Amino acid sequence: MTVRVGVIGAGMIGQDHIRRLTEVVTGATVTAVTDIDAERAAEVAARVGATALPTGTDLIDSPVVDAVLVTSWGPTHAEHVLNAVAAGKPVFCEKPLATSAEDCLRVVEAERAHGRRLVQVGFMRRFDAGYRQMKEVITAGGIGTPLIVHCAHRNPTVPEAYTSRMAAQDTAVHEIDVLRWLLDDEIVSAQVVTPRATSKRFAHLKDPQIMYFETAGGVRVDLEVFVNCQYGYDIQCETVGEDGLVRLPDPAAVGVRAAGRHGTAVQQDWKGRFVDAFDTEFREWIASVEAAVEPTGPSAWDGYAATVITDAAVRSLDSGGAVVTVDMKPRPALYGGTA
Ligand code: NAD
Ligand code: ISE
Repeated sequence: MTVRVGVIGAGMIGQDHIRRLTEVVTGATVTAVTDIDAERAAEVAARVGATALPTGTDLIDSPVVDAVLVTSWGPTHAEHVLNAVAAGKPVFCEKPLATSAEDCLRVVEAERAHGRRLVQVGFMRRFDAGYRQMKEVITAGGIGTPLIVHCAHRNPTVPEAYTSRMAAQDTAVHEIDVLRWLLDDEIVSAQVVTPRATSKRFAHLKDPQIMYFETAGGVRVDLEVFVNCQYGYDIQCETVGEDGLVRLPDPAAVGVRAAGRHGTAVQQDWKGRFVDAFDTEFREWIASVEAAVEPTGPSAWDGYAATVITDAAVRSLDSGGAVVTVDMKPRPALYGGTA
C-alpha cells in the first residue's frame, strides 16, 4: 500500500518534508497540499502532482488523504491535529504540538477518547544515529547510573523576529524532548540564567541563555542556548555517569590539512545537521501508518510534556532566574503511565 499524505502548511519545513516523502521515503506519496497562502499551496502541489485544497478541514476530510502532516505555524497546530484525530486519521505534527499546555491536553484527551495513538510529534533528534547510540550505551549500563548531562545548542544567527522566550520554546525544546527520552526520566524543574549578552544580536534578545534542569531521578542538566554564535550550527551533549561518560558524536566530515592547519567543516543549519534523522523519522512514521499500528515516535503526551517544561523555563527567564517547578499532570495509561 502507498500511504497518501496530505500536507497542511507549505512553508520551509513543509516543502522539505514533501521532498522527503516524494524522493527519499518509499511507500508514500503526497496527494494534497493546503496553505493559507493559496498561491503557494498551488505551486507546491503542482510540483509533486498533488491537489491544492482550500483549507485544512478540506484536506483532512479528503478521500485521497490517508494520513496528515501538519507543518503550519505553531499556534495553528492543535486545531489541525484535533480535526485529524476526530477523523480517525494518523497525523504527524511538527513541533510544537500546541503552543499552550491546555491545547496539548485537549489533543491528549481526544486521543484517549479515540482509544489508540494517532499522533506523532516532530522531535527528530530521537531518530538521530548519534543520540540512538548514546541511548543504547546508557540503557545497557555502559556508563553506570547517569548523574549529569552537559549540552549546548548553538545556531549561527537568528532573525529579528526571534524572541528571548523562543530560546526555550523553539530551540531548547529539542533538548527537553531528547533528554526525557535519553534518560527515561522526567524533568521536574527548570531555571534560566543569562550571562553577559553577545553584542552580535538584535537588542531585544537575551542571548546566550544557560538553562538548568533537574529530573525526578536527580540528574542535573546544564544547557547553553546560544543562537547568534556566528560560527555554525553546533549541537553538543555529554552524559556523565557513575562509571564513565558518553558523548554525542559530531557529524562525520572529512579532515582537511592545508596551509599549515588541520580542520573539519562545522554544519551551518539544522536541516543539514539532522537530515538523516528527519529521513529516518519519516521512514518509521510511514511504516507505522502502512502497517496500521500505533506510531513509536514522540507522542501527544511527549508534546504536552515538552510544552509544560518549556513553560517552566519561560517563567524562570521572566522572573530573572527563579527555579520553577514543572507542573505536569499524571501520565495516562495510553502513554505508558498509570493515570
Ligand atoms: P514557515 O513560515 O516557513 O511555513 C509555515 C507555512 O504554514 C506558511 O506557508 C504559512 O502560510 C502556512 N500556514 C500557517 N497557518 C496555516 C494554516 N492554518 N493552514 C494552512 N497553512 C498555514 O514555517 P516553518 O519554518 O516551515 O515552520 C513550520 C513549523 O515547523 C513550526 O511549527 C516550526 O516550529 C516547525 N519547525 C521544526 C523544525 C525541526 O527542527 N523539527 C525546524 C523548523 C521548523
Ligand atoms: C528551529 O525552529 C529548530 O527547530 C531548530 O532545530 C533549532 O536549532 C532552532 O533554534 C529553531 O529555531
